[in-house]
Amino acid sequence: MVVLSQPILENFSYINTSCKPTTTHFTGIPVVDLLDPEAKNIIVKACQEFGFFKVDNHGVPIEAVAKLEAEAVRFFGLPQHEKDQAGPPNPFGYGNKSIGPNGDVGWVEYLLLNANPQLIMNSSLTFPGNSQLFWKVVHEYVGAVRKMSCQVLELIAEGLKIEPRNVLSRLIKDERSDSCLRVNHYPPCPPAQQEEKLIGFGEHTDPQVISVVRSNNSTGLQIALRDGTWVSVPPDQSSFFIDVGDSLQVLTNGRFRSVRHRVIADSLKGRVSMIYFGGPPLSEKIAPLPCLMEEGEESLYTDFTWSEYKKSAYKTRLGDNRLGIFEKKIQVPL
Ligand code: GA4
Repeated sequence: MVVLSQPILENFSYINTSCKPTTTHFTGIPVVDLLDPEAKNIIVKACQEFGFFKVDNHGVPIEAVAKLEAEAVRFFGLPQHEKDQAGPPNPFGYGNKSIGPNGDVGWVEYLLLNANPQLIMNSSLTFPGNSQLFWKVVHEYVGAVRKMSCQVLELIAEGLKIEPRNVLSRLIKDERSDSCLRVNHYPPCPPAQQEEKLIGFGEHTDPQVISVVRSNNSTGLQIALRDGTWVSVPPDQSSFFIDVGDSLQVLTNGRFRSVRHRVIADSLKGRVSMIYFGGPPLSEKIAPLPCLMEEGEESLYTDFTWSEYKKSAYKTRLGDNRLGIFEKKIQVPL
């Protein structure tokens, strides 16, 4: 058994248990069957109300998921010194406990990988063991998940009645798309910390357009509802969960809201999750889609490119509101 010394554990954060109960599973998460003719409307409503939903009949081959999970389990099971050879995540590679460049920590180790279709196969990162097999598996997984993400973004365009149908999906289909894949391993929570709700990954919103989460059958993921209540997402290893990112919030001029989420390291067996973050090309202007704007409607945000947003995001702490500095201050007439 691993016994952690108190000074090590003091570096981690715990959930304030005075906030609403976090252990009961929330049953109100919208579920979308991608084959349902009503899918587009259910997705739009889910993006407006929660910024979050679950997807079934997603078309991602179960083998592609199983192979990447197996590679992740193999990698995270290696001795620490071997995993460290693939780090630090600068910007891509292996990271352990430290998240991002500004002092955030979590009970997590991870691989952060570039998910741009052109770059995956010729990545310069080498992994212990069969590196070629690893990249092949990543390539297959990302290809299938990107395809599903494009389908979801096209359903959103249809549901919002905007044209062309690929007005959103083109952002992540573009060969210069700045997308990434994060594979997280939350080691089992030390028994003494189980009651205290050790934080695996602190609360935050994702900067990109859309994030697609798949995890093994383990608990831990929580989302904040619009009123700020935190609720636990019931695990489902055969489905995917979709988060609206900050960029999609801006592209829809606030009609959709990016969802705050976090992971509590409460799993006894350990949690493995893989998240595809669909991001636009660096030079892309992130602004409300003109085809969506009503007559006289003004943008809630100042103009910026994805590259400018990303640059400022990397100066923030995980829990910060990264869109704040781009929000236009509304003049209230006296
Ligand atoms: C949150 C979403 C993704 O995991 C991520 C994270 C990134 C990182 O781990 O390097 C960031 C975080 C995320 C936003 C603010 C900055 C950058 C850590 C951090 C403190 C890969 C991403 O794109 O943004």
